[in-house]
Amino acid sequence: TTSCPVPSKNAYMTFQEIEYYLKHIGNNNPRVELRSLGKSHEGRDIWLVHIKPVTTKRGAARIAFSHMKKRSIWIEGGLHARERISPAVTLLLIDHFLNDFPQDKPFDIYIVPMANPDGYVYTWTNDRLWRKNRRDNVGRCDGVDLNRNWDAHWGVGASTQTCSEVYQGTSPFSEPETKVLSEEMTRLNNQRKFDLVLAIHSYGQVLLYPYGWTTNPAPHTEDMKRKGNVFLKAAKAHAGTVYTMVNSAGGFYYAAGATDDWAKEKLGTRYVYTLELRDKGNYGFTLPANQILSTATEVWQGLEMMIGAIAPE
Ligand code: ING
Ligand code: ZN
Repeated sequence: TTSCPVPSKNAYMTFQEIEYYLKHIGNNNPRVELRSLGKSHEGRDIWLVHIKPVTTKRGAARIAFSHMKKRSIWIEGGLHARERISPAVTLLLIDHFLNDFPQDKPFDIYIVPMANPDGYVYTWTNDRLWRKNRRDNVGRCDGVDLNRNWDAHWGVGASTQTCSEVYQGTSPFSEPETKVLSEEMTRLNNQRKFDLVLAIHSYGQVLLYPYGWTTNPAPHTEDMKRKGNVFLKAAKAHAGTVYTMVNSAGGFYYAAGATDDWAKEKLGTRYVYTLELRDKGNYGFTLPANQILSTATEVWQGLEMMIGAIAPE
């Protein structure tokens, strides 16, 4: 057990270290299925971690579960390259789901810790504050904003300029990263609807609920706000960190083509959020690594309580 790598709690991991860790748990933990959904623009794998419910150990558990409603949760991390705390927290969430999550309910947890590997690597090699993927736009400025490229009112409130930080791309799902993510989400959602879709970004300490493309309320907005409040309260309990909750378009800014709007509209997921992690701008995207552990812990506490409220039995 001592040779088992764990996600780092006090340093940001390189893409190589992240892959090493993912492959390790994929090979050694029977509850983890690690799958590559496809390749990024530059040919890196987009890894999906599927954490399966404990049903294989004992027949008794399988029988107990057969009476219960199965649940599924999708968590996306690292869609924006410079938001380094997002994959760091998402990796630690994998650890929590494996070790600290009550195993008396049949949950399938799907986690993509590193949705934009090319951009992430580029923040280590070239430009720490790079946001987009590494699409070669053949001309001035590389990269597409992967949170403006989803097929949900694409073209509203994003940019058509390749040099923009929020360049939407040439068409919805023009980017391999968003394309493979959306295809897998569609496939899984057709098997069993997601109960929760959570996209993890930074920074601002805000829990956003859709839509981003319009201020018109999304279905079940009151319910999303109620469960969101459960998150805020439990997250604050750990270290006193205050997260607020707002509607993306109304309280943040207009933006179409994001993961959350697409999940809400195209998958029909009831609980959909974008979570902006620490901090509120002091360090911003370059949040010091000594805040990884407490950020992950507060998010875990908030998430665990929220999941309990979303899926009570
Ligand atoms: N924030 C999100 C962004 O893509 C967002 C905020 C999410 C806006 C969803 C609209 C819809 O800009 C960061 N930090 O990336
Ligand atoms: Zn982001």
